[in-house]
Amino acid sequence: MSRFVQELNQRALHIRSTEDQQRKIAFLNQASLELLRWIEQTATHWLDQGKLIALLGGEHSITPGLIAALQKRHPRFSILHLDAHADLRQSYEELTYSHATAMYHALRYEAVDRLISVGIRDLSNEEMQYIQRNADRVQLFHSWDLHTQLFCGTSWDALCDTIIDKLSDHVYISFDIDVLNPGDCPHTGTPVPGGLSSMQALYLIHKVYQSGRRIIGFDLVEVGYHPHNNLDAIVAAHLLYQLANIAIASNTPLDNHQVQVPQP
Ligand SMILES: [Mn+2]
Repeated sequence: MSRFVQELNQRALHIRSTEDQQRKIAFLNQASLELLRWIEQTATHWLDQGKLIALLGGEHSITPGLIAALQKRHPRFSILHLDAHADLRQSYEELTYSHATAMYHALRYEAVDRLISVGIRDLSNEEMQYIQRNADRVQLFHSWDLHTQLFCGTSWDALCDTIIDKLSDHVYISFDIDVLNPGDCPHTGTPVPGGLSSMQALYLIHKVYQSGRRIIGFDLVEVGYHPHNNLDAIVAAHLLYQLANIAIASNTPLDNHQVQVPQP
């Protein structure tokens, strides 16, 4: 990864700060496309070796690169998308590939039969219209609706069953850490109040595994950094440990007792 990023950084240095905005945007769009292709090629290499792949970020815009590699070997799978944002914009601030467009690009692959987005609480009119036009393929579980049902007595366990029922047998998990309450990810790029707790998110993912579905890959993205506060990193490390264990277990025959999913 580092050599590829170094090369992109070198090319970026050639664009002077005085140069016009359009040229910078053109560079970023081209560089983002090259990064997605690099992720697809690298992921394909490791998938060919039988590996299970997780993408870590940083930018959520990396997700379609792994989806591009996975769709070549899995003809039909669903994306379980945990996020504060719908990420269904066609472009964002003139950028074709952005954290706000990740799921729009992921849905361009026919193998993705459904996008099930959970915890969303920030979406544009354009995204609402897109969801309405694609209601057979995209379903959104808004954080307000989930919490309203919780406050009125529906259990989180029952809500998880409703969510998981929408997923195919093969599932890709896209975990944007900003789905959580900002207190758990204070330095993520675009925090939004009113999210899920870490335990609610982990419980949902445990139930995906318990349902017998196979997790074919995942990402954990938008993890922020602060030099004097490592809370974001601690939360992300715990999530990564759980996600990795659950993904491995879901790909392991049930009679293999060597893999055990730890309790959060
Ligand atoms: Mn987000």
